[in-house]
Amino acid sequence: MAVIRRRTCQTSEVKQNQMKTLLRVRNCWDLKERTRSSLSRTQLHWERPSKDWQGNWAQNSWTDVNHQPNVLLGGDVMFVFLSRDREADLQFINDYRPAGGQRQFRILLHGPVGAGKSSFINSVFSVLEGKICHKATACNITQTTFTKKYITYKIKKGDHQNVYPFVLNDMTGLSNINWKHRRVYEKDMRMAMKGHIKEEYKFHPQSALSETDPFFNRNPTINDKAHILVTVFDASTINQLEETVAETIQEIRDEATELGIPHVAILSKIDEACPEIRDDIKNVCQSRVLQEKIQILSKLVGIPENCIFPVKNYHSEKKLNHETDALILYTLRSIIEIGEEYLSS
Ligand SMILES: Nc1nc2c(ncn2[C@@H]2O[C@H](COP(=O)(O)OP(=O)(O)O)[C@@H](O)[C@H]2O)c(=O)[nH]1
Ligand SMILES: [Mg+2]
Repeated sequence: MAVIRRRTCQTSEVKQNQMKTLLRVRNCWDLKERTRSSLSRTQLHWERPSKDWQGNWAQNSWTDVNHQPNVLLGGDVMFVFLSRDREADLQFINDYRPAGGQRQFRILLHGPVGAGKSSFINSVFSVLEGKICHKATACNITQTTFTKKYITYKIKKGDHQNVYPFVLNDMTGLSNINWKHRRVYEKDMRMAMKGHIKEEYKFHPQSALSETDPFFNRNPTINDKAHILVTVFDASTINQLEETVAETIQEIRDEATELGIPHVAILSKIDEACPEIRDDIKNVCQSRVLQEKIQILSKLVGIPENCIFPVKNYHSEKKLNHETDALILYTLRSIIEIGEEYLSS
């Protein structure tokens, strides 16, 4: 009797989980549908695909949670769509023109030291230039964080005549050294969001950019201001994110909201954090561990789960691959679309 009751209980729990997962997957998908419909794109809709992105019949499309405890129902279906969208995402990015006649759409990246900011910039360069690039210096030695300069990364288009109309800025890394450092960081972030920091400004750990500094841009134009704030987090250490660092990120998020700048997050190093993703990046949409990390991050800093983008950067590879490209392009496109939505409202 006891055995039967336990089994019934387990079954209903599994069913509940399946429903929750389905809803979550559908919610993600609905969001994607909405974003796309605003661009009058109707080719994508929720369906049960019979073939994968390579044209092979998809096997095990609806994952049975009883048999694969680490993966979520329907996640592989999501990845099929994500991969299939790779070309469409690339086309969107190639055709993209910022609204309102602006010349530049500025993406401001910040986050803890070593989270993968520079690596994400390199990944974007790599995907768009079609080869592994090392434009931003990625480094795992934390001491170098304060020797950083404020640099605007521009990416050349295929014809080498034009550049993409979006640029990326990589801030100095946030660390939990002391209260003063965090206040300095917050002030510098405010300056960057408002467009007051001139190119090549060297960050100082003890003092923020002052209005008397020659690198202070007194009259920032719309091109100098940040149009979206992106915080990069390391998925493998998100559970140990220090409270004070999370608070600082929340402060900056509040400031961005006041300035009308949307805020999203990138969760990098998902390969390090989730063994099933290290084995096969296609598991990104169905990894339970990753879902939990996204939920933790959302609760820690208040960013909605559908504004957190998991990414595996090109950090050690010598060649590009389809799956990594697909995630990076999807993330970049989403960043642009979310930023544009705010700009146009
Ligand atoms: N495994 C893995 N390592 C990464 C990833 N992204 C970055 N890294 C590594 O993490 C370290 C710090 O990255 P970096 O981009 O310099 O971080 P930043 O301080 O935020 O700019 C480097 O050694 C990178 O090679 C990723 O997606 N996966
Ligand atoms: Mg860096």
